[in-house]
Amino acid sequence: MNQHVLLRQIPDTFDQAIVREGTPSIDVGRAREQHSAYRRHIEGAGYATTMLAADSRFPDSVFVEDPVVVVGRTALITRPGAPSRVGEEVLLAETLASQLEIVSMRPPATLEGGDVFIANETVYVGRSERTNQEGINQLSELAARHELGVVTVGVSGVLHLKSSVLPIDSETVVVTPGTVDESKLAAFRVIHEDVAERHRFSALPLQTGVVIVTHNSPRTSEQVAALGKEVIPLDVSEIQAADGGLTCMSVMYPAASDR
Ligand code: CIR
Repeated sequence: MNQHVLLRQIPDTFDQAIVREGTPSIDVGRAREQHSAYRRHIEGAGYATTMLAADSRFPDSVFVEDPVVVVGRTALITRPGAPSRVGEEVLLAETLASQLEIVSMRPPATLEGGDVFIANETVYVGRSERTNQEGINQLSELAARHELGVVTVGVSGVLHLKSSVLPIDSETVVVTPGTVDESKLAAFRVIHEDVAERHRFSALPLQTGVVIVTHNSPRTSEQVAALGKEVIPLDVSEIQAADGGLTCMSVMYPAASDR
């Protein structure tokens, strides 16, 4: 039980978050209630949390996963691909500096943490609208320093790699069919998101073995539960309305005392 989690309060401007066409409008009050429930589940699983103050200059800043990627004891401060999100990373870097080594990405790289997950000594990185090849190259330099392999996965029709590939544990991912080349995920057991729940499933596995899942994807969640996992559905409708899921509101990192 040694992981810490960085979170950030939802700003008053969250209803101006970047959304895709046709998504519903965002209720900021409801989003805050949903975010509080999310925090309670994380703390209930034994994580120490740090809640950063909201900053209304950055409507999307609750999505702390995107400006930072933690590899071992290093935080790679990324260069977000969305111009309105540039600047979110400053407070995250200042906060993490007391805990982790900080490495900053250099132009012309862009990369968002929603495009990255690490499993089985391998960094999986999505090439998306937000993450370019130079971003992948700089992440790969860091991965090499940590003796990790890198697998690049092309992403189409969704925002980030983790919009459509959700790690459940070191052996299992849930995938939205047709969004990635699944041959890149050959190391995993692949569960397909139920066709009636397309683009709704998201999951955050916790250190207790419990998996928080989106409330509006019960059939897909049932497939995860069938693996013997305890799943806890959480209503994050306002987060989903802003194109977010369950991983994107957390940065998980090891405590400084765990060196
Ligand atoms: C954006 O478009 O940047 C935000 N509205 C959503 C970011 C979600 N991030 C993530 O899933 N890692």
